[in-house]
Amino acid sequence: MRIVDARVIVTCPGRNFVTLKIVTDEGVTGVGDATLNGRELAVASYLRDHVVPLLIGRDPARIEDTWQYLYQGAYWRRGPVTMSAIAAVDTALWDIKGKVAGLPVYQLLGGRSRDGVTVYGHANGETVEDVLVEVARYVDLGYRAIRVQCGVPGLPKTYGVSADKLFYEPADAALPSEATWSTARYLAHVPTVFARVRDEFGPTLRLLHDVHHRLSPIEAARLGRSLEPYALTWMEDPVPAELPEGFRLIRQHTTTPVAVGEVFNTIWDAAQLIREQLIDYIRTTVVHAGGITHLRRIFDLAALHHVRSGSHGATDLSPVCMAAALHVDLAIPNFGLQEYMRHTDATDEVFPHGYHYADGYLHPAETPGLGVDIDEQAAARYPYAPAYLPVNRLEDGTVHPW
Ligand code: EZ4
Ligand code: CO
Repeated sequence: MRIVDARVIVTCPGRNFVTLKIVTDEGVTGVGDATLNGRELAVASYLRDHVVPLLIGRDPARIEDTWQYLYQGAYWRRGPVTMSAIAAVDTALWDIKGKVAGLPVYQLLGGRSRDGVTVYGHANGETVEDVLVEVARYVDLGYRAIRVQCGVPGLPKTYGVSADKLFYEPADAALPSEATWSTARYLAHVPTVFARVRDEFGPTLRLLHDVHHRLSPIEAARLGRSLEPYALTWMEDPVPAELPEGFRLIRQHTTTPVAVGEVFNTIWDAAQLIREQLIDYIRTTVVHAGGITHLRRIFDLAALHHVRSGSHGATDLSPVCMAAALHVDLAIPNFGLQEYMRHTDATDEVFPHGYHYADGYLHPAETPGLGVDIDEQAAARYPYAPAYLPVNRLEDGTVHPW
């Protein structure tokens, strides 16, 4: 079997997605997600201009060899653009291998390690009262784990808090919007929110919180300590992810578990944090960390060091990425949680998929391959529209320095 075509499809059914579709001479096709929020066209060009010409004529069965060829062959290793492009190729080749074998991809990864993939949803609101309503809604839907984000009194807009529920889009403007940040206001408010949520929903519901890399290490240590009475499952991205030393300092001060990694793109970004047991959950996912092949390598390293997976799953991870992530989640021994933000109806129409939610779990499709596709005619109705994540400023106007 040979690869005869590889199409890069850019579409915007409510938000931008980049998808690679690989076509073989025997008619078998595979899809991979290549979406990099706010930098979509850079990955589309990397694929179209520098990767697709290298794929034509290759044997699609050689997944590991193709990964090494693209990673080592470029000379310029790592980085989100490169690794998202490699991820798309890798994911599409796993899809093809599953279809050729007649098996869902999780079977090729060793088979099922659990009955379903436990997911968490996003409960967010401007006020604590709004948040309680949203948490109740997720509880009613059967969710076992819920991420809680609340507006901060005195700040006009808080990242991760939106009027839209079940899904919302943080990349909200054709030129970046601006948000204001105050560590003092934030640290004073967050523990009061979790006190109310625990009070209302009891001690066993799994609760999470995302700091979005906004704190210094000692501030994050203080937040972790102030949240200890509410027994969070994790405190996410407490400090900027690129400085492992910051996590060491957090660890010295608090037993609140720590999750990080949605911005990581290789095992090298995570290795020290995992080896030194400075984190509890590693949040890398298929599209930004080199595909199923490389993500599995990261999670295997994590398993050696008692670190669980907690893959990123916001709206910018397309249904193609979500489908692929679920196969990995189902198969690995050290699965923790999977983030799940639902997509818009338009997105679901462009990406027909067989995974489904039931009673707090996601279940991948049982069809051969990944169980997801792209409807190229539907995709063509939604042309690319520039959209960026917001920029964060301190109250005195400084761009938040980390
Ligand atoms: O900021 O997906 O955990 N989820 C998050 C998301 C990310 C966006 C970035 O593209 O932090 O809201
Ligand atoms: Co996050």
